[in-house]
Amino acid sequence: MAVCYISGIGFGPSPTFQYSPNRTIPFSSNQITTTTLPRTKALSCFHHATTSVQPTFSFHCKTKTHFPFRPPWPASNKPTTISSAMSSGYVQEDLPPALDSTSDPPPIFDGTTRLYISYTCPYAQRVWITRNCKGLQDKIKLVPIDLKNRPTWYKENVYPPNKVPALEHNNEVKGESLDLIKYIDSHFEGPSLFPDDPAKKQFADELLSYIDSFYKTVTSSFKGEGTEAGIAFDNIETALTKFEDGPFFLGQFSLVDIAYAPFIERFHPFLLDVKKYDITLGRTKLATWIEEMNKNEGYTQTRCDPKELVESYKKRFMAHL
Ligand SMILES: N[C@@H](CCC(=O)N[C@@H](CS)C(=O)NCC(=O)O)C(=O)O
Repeated sequence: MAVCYISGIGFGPSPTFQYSPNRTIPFSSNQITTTTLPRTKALSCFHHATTSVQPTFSFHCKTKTHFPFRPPWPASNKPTTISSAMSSGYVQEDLPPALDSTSDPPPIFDGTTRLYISYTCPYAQRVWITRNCKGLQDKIKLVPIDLKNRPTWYKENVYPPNKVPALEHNNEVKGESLDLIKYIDSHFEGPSLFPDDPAKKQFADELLSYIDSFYKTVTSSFKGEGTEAGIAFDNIETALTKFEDGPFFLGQFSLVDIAYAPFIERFHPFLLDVKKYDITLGRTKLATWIEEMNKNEGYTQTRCDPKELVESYKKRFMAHL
């Protein structure tokens, strides 16, 4: 088993900000040493780590509650010290229960930054992944809401559109997942998840604009054979060939991957189950992207049980059949 020692990273919004040497790297599953590297080098370490190195260990145990999908520590591997937790790269977060109509509101506008989500919402998931990948678990508190039995205070006192995600920060509440992932990336510490390179920036904007049309093309194909979604996945495959410095949309991992991940997480098992259509067949870049995303713990901690996702999509999209 290979272990990749990645160095402390000079990431961050200001040149003076640095990851503390002993802090975990949010989207890797590798060990950390204390050398400082320039950002570009560190990013290539990430890439190397996510493409060429085996994680130090992996989990195969079942959760009692499969929803959200978050495997517990296997007893034998449970770390006893912070550094052993970091050396596995797996930072287990205890997820709070969803608040419902019987729950009291949190002390809104008390200075705490809160991310209101639903464990099942793909839009909220984008923001949750961003928060995790930037290592902001201690800075942004998750407040899950039960959307089926919503507390009235949510609409009245927190976010009048009554949707998730919403971010309470600096005495304001903002919504819209694509705005929020950019907001978190630029207003909080942690590795930058949006490129500086103009060509990558432009492509990022194109891909973020395409996502609604991607979603509509795929979901409208559910009524037919499913294979009509092929063109949308071909577009994804083509997009993934554009930059060769990594397996992600912009080469390196970015907000674009985060924006697409929750939807591909749903489309992949649903089309396979219901239409017997494997979106990765003949699409090697997409297959690799899925594999690489599934190594990213900032993302995997937010994933839902695929069986539950399929069932929920069946109810939502196949109810007419
Ligand atoms: N465009 C919004 C969509 C958010 C959204 O539709 N969230 C759903 C849950 S997945 C929601 O809160 N629905 C509640 C409702 O519409 O009443 C975004 O990107 O954040």
